[in-house]
Amino acid sequence: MDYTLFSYWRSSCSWRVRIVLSIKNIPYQYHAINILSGEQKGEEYIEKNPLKQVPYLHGEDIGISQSLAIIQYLEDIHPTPSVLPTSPILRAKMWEICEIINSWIHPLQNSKLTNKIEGLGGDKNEWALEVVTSGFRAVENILEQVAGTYCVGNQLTVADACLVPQVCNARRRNVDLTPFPNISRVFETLLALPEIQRAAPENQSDAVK
Ligand SMILES: N[C@@H](CCC(=O)N[C@@H](CS)C(=O)NCC(=O)O)C(=O)O
Repeated sequence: MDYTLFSYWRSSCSWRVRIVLSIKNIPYQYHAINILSGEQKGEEYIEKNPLKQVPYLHGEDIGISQSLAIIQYLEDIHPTPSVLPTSPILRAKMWEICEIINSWIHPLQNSKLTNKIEGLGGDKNEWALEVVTSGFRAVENILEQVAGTYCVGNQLTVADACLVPQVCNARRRNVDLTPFPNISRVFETLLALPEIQRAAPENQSDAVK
C-alpha cells in the first residue's frame, strides 16, 4: 500500500500518527500542509478532508481523517508490531489515556479555542494551564496503576503516541510537570527512542528551524 500522510510538523495529532507509522516501520510519503498559512482550507484539500484539519491518511482506496481512526486502521492492516495491549483491561486503560488526551486536553487547549477565549476577554494561558493540569492529573493516576517502561506496561502503545506530543505541548506552555512523576519518566524514556525521534516535529521536511 502506498500511503501519503497529510501532516504539519508541529501538529500533535499528526505526530501521533507519525509515531505509529514509525513504530510499525510503515513507509509513507509526507505531504506537508501548512496550517498556519491556511493550506488546510484550500479547495483541493477540503475535498479530501472537509474538517480542514490534519492529519489525513491517503492510500489507494482509502482516505481517513482523525488520528485515532487512522491509527486503528494501520493497526488492522499492519498488525505487527501491535500498538494495542492484548489484555482487555490494559487495552481499556490505554484507551482511557488516549481519550483524556484526544477528547479533553487537546481540543480544550488548542490555539483556535484559546485565541477565541482571549478574544472574549479571558486569560488564555490560565485556561490552558487548568485544562492541561486537570487532564494530566487523570493520566498520572492511570499511569500509577499500569505504567511500566511505557504508559501501559512495557509495550509501545497508542497511549505513548498520544502522550509524547501532549507533553511537548505542555512544556512549550511552561506547564510544571513535577506533580506528574510517571508522566515525566515515561515521556523522557519515550523521547530517547529512535521510533519517536524519527517522527518528531523537528525531523519533518516542513520543520522551521
Ligand atoms: N481529533 C482530530 C483533531 C485534528 C486537529 O485538531 N488537527 C489540528 C492540528 S493538531 C489542525 O489541523 N488544526 C488546523 C485547524 O483547525 O485549522 C484528530 O485526532 O486528528
